[in-house]
Amino acid sequence: MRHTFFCIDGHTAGNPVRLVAGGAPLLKGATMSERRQDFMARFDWIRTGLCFEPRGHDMMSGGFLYPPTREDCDVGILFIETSGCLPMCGHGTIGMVTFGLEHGLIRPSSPGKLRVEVPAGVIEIDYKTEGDKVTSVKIRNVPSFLAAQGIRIDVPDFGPLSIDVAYGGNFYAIIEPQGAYKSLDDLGASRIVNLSREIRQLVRAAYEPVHPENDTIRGVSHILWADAPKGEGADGRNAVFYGEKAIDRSPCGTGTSARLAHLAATGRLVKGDAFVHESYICSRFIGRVEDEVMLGDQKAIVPSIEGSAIATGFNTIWIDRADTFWQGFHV
Ligand code: PYC
Repeated sequence: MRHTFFCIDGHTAGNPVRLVAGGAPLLKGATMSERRQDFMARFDWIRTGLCFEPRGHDMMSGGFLYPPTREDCDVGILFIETSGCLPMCGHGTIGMVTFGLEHGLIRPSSPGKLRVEVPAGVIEIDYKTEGDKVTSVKIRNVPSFLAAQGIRIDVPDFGPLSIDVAYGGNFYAIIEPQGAYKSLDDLGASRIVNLSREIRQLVRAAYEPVHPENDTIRGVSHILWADAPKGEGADGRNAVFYGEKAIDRSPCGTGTSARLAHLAATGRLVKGDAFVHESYICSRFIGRVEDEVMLGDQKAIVPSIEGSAIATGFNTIWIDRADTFWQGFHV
């Protein structure tokens, strides 16, 4: 039995985005969060088949557009990635909104603006165009907050680390330079990947964050190594690890949101401040602390992230159950 998926492939600040424009399964659920649960229970093979080898690779990421479940939104997005089915993805949203608008798959109710329902909540988009191209997408993200500070772990053959955990649509373990961690360039990509896998295990054993308003959003999935900027005009650089072997090529939208919340909660940013964030490959997002809010009794900020994406082509992908690797594999 062959399943056909029509995709628009591209990238946001270097990280891949695969918008699955044809072939999305019908999902059950009264919200995008419930549809995410349904997708994970019944259709995870679509995620693994489209994201893992041989049809994808370690960094593959993307998603589907759905009609929203709420009347006050223009579109719903469900994210897929090698790391799972994320509650929110910033680089993915910038890419899918760009490709969706450029190809007439998203029709905004007011020009230059969108309200998007994602599993983590509702996000607001302001976008700019030149001719038929979308040149910039700014996301006003879900409330983001510092969840825990000073988690102490001992990493074999590396040493002790003190880790903070912040939420920006996913939970991030944030590592600032300390002890044996001097800088990203001092560690290098393969060390970052290997250490991140170990650190994620150690942090998970010590602490499990749970979102105060949605307990399906829980657990540290991604690791953000923070560093000083490399280029002129930037305020910080990161390497965000996800899945089993990926370093985000973009500055990571939810990672940047988590970092903004972390910096605001520790008195290093205030409402109105901008923060230009560089990725491992030095591509950029502009982050900003838009507002300070309460999430129950949790102090939070509303961050925004701005960037742009490029479509690289159409891709019609078959998943044939006669293929041994129809569900994909990773090594
Ligand atoms: O941009 O939010 C993001 C993201 C999450 C994982 C990879 N990128």
